[in-house]
Amino acid sequence: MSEVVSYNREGAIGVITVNYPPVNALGHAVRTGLLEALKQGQTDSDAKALLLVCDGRTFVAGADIREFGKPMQEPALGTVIDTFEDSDKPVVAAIHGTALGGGLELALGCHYRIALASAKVGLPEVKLGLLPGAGGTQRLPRLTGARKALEMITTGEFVKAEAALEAGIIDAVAQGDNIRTVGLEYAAKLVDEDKPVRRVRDINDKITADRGSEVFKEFRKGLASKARGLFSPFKCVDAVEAAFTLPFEEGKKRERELFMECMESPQRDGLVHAFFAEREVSKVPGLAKDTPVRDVASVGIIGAGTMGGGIAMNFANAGIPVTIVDVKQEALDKGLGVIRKNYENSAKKGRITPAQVEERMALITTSLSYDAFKDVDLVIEAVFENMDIKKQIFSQLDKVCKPGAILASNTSTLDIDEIASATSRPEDVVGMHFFSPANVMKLLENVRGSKTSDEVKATVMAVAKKIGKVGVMVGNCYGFVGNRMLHRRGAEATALVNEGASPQQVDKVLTDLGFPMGQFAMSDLAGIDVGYSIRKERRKAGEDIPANWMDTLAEEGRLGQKTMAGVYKYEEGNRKPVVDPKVDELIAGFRKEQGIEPRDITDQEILERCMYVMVNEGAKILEEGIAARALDIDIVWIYGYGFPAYRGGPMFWADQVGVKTIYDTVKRFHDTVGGDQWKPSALLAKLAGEDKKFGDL
Ligand code: T1G
Repeated sequence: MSEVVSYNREGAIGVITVNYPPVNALGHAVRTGLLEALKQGQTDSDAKALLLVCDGRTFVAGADIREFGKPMQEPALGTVIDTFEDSDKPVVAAIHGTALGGGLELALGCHYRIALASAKVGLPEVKLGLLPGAGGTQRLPRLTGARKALEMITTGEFVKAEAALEAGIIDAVAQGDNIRTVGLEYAAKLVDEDKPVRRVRDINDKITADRGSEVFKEFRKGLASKARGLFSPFKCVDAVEAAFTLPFEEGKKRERELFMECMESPQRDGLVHAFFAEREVSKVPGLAKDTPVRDVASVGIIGAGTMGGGIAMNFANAGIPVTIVDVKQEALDKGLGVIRKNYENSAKKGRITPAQVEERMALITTSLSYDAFKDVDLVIEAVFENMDIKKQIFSQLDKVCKPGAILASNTSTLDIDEIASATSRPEDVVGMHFFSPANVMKLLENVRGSKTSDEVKATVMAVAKKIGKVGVMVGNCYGFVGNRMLHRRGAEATALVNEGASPQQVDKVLTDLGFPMGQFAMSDLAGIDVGYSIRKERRKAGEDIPANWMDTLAEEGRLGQKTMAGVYKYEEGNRKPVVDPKVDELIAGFRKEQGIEPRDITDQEILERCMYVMVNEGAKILEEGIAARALDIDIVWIYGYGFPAYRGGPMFWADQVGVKTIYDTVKRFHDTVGGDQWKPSALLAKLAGEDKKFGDL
């Protein structure tokens, strides 16, 4: 018997137990062990029914994603599942935790399914660029009908036990919390009632009912916008549709073909990379796994503005009391009003209940005095980007906050060490850079100062997890990781418009690559005055920042969405950017003033100049140790800026484009466009020279 799957009998029930931490994934050993255990159950004449149950935290959570891309080893999962379904003894799947992907497909190959009330089921393969490839697209619709199956398979969303019972996916929701006990009781009852084997493949009433339904056309239409640029969701519809047009065995063959098309797609590569990278970033190289973590049971926020309010919501959502301090009562009242409106909007959409709105609002208090911070475990400063003001605030915090309190700044670009120098406890000072809107965007850049202690680093990474953020530990430099690369892209995009491209042409290249919005639509959202004032500050400090057409827009009062006009114009109550001919005139006037003769610029040049400058900067960030690994940069961009996860992030995408191609182009632009941003990174040169990838680091 394999050590990951065991067989034993309890009374008249043969019990097959999977024990393969952390999530009982269906690796080769598990698949082999399942067949062996099933055979034992078949030949055990005293076993009248069989029970499939898992040890550990969850029922089978899917195929073993780590095996993807490697040669498949027999027995294939589909074979294992068909063998369970062929059993002439009833097999019961007892589900706790999450039965996902191949795990749910295995349960659908069983004859009955029971779940704990806390359990969830799902077919999330689409989130990995795949589709259920072990019969799920053929069996699920036989239980739920076309619509529910399409919903689950094209979104990958998890379904709670009660809803799964209602949908016909499972047969019972068990009270109690011991899955083995409830499973045994359920199986014993089947035997007492002499319940027959009931194979899902033979249940066809819902197939007959939905055959020829319009729902497939409806889903394809809906996906055209929702799943723009994605490959596998459309294949999911094709696979489910096969259950309604082909006999079961043919349908499974069709599913297999479609599954292999998805498996071979570069999007599967990107999404699987993103899946593991999102988990890897919480393991910070050089930070011991058992580093002590301080308890963060209460939080203070300075600044009741958009960022401060959004940050406060994250903690209230996690049940952590938070106090917001600002200098004026009306700022506090306004800030609280925005928070309440956000919660009430979520309640209107059914995301939270009205009671939860009140619970969360009750966790947020305000004050005009820093004395409110004297007992908090963590303070996050979220005022505007001015170093003098931040240093004043931190020296006050240093006096008021208790020893061991962590003092964090939400600064998006400024020097954490300089901020820390305003305190007597630099080891307790750290950056916690949230992304706007802070209560929505999942990324949290945790910025370590040169003196930040390991305990504080470990604590802010744990806080990220606690408030449902993806925390990435980054080093301290101008713009850290995300904004440092964004500024390079922004400068190139702006220069391209100076030289002859239109803003909408540049934005379209970026949205065609898969970004949710282009560079200039994003500028309109953030506010053109933000960049304008940074450029003014840096010119005042004597830096040579060339004039650019966006200064003209700012000086014309076109600040973006907030003034209903920026790079684009906006209709009342509509955030959709509309091309404004006036802007083309302003740009033409600017070029004339500057003596620039506009030239036609190809989409390819725009793509290369906007994206390769980011890759080159990312390579410099790695060289300087500002990011520990290329995957950290990928996660920053996927969760902070909407980089399409199916492309794996900028550095993974660079590997797919080819490091040598990018390096040669960077060198060419260094000669033709010039500027520090095109100085080739030494690491990029090295990888190109050795024919290596960022993924090899
Ligand atoms: N394969 C391999 N490792 C996995 C895994 C999987 N399917 N799922 C999780 N892990 C690892 C994960 O990398 C981490 O490792 C640890 O388990 C804990 O995960 C034929 C082909 C189950 C909801 O897509 O959604 O079946 O970092 O940190 O927050 O049709 O993991 O500890 O070393 O996420 O409690 C379909 C993916 C596969 C489910 C648990 N299944 N997993 O969340 O823990 S494709 C999925 C999850 C498939 C078939 C097709 C979550 C979770 P480490 P975690 P968690």
